[in-house]
Amino acid sequence: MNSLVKWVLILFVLFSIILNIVLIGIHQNKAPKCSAQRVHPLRGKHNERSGVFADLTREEYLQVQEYMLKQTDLDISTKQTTKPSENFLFLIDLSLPKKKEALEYLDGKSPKPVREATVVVFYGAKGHIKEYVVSPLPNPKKYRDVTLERYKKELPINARTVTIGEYVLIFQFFQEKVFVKLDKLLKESFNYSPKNNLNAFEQMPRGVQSGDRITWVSFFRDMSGMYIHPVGLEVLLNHKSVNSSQWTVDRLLYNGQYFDSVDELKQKYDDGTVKKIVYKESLDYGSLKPRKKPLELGPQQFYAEGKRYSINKNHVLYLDWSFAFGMSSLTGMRVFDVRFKDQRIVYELSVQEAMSVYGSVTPGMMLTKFLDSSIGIGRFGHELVRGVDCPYEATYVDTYRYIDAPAPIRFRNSICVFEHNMGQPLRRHFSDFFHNSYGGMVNSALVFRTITAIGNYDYMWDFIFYQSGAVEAKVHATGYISSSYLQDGSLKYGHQVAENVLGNIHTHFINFKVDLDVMGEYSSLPDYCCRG
Ligand SMILES: *[C@@H]1O[C@H](CO)[C@@H](O)[C@H](O)[C@H]1NC(C)=O
Ligand SMILES: [Cu+2]
Repeated sequence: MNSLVKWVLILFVLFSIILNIVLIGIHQNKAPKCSAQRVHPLRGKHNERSGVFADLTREEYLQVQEYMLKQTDLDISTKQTTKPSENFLFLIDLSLPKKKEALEYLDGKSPKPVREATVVVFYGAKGHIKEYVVSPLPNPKKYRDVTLERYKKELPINARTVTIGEYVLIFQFFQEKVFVKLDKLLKESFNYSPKNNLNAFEQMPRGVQSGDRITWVSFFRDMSGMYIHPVGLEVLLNHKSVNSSQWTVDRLLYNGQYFDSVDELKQKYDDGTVKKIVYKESLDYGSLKPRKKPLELGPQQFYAEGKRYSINKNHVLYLDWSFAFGMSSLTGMRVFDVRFKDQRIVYELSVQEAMSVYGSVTPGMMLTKFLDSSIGIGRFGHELVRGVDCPYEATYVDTYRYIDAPAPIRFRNSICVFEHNMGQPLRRHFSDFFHNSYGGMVNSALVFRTITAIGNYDYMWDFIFYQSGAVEAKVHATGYISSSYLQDGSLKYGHQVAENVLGNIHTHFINFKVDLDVMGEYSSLPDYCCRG
């Protein structure tokens, strides 16, 4: 071959290698790099006025508690183990400002509304429940009974939720009035011993008419995932009286057979006229421990140009969005004054209720309707696990609550906020007919999340703020199903999930409150839809 051609070829190959190295080098510099600092400035400013929606601080809870204790004529106790027959300060929570006053303040037309707390006292000694408003905060000076104003009637003490103080007595009652008497049955059927206890799970409602306080309690093995280890014993506890000495067992169900008293069950069991359950060890199928150790790290997302959102106290800024947030011990998480491009589109978006309705052939789940807000939803918003419950790089926020406790409690990292790629473009179009063109938009959205573990269920609550101006309220249920011990006729009410275990048929209902204020305060849904 001609040596000139050879040299030209060698030079060409060299040149193309160098050109490739240079081009790759240039383009590598353009690839995003992690930046801890925000590269682009925030589009809006934090709003101090969002404080009207802020949860009470630790100091405010303490001030309200102290103020109520100073009212010695009310004779209130804050002890955790306060008995149902005594007066117990059950709840302190923010009293939301009236919308009109809050709006005027937010829009700079009037001074800040007086900050107030709602206080709920269970007056076991007087037989009723009272709700007070304590104000002003900080440094409360007065309280007002708002029970009639808010509920239009007196609230009987039987309407209260079960407190830890009452649970202590309930477990003691089962121990002394049921377990001790049935020791032979419990040992033979469930391998029960003081070290190998049975756990109680209650069903609701506690009766079928107002004033009832009779609760079917099902028993489960004391192991991880107890909710799917029912043993086949259910007891109807009558705890209507605030005096626990007057509580009774009204009925029992053992292995599908009903008994009117503990003594009757004991008698018939000893006589051998009862179809017995013979203890058999159950597999640890409900365990939370991973079956295999996870060794690999999944994909992670990172903030290439720093976080595009910012949180100051209870106010969030994110691209064109801004909103205030809070967490009610009873109803759960909520956001207020949600603005897009500085226009208020939602006054309030909040979790209100999570109901689950069950079916079963056994009394435990036959009538069951859990209305979670009656126990409290937000109170169960516990710490979120970094990298599992929320992305590793999310921002985590503490909350403080005062409910069924002797003092306010800090729930570390119980809210998380993060921006995330949602895994699909927000919109896209590819045109190949008259024109060849493509247009798409990355779907990166801000997620505001809490997770509440209420008994067996863990509800994962998300409010998601999209760049299109849409807000989504989303809930996902996980945790454990509720189950019953399998007996004749059970399979009409669910599916068998383990050897003697029925996963009961049920439905979930979730309620959110959405107060839309698109283009003004008086927008209604149809109005909104047709205005486009
Ligand atoms: C509670 O009930 C028991 C049994 O009826 C009674 O002896 C006792 O005096 C009651 N206690 C109170 C504080 O009323
Ligand atoms: Cu479910």
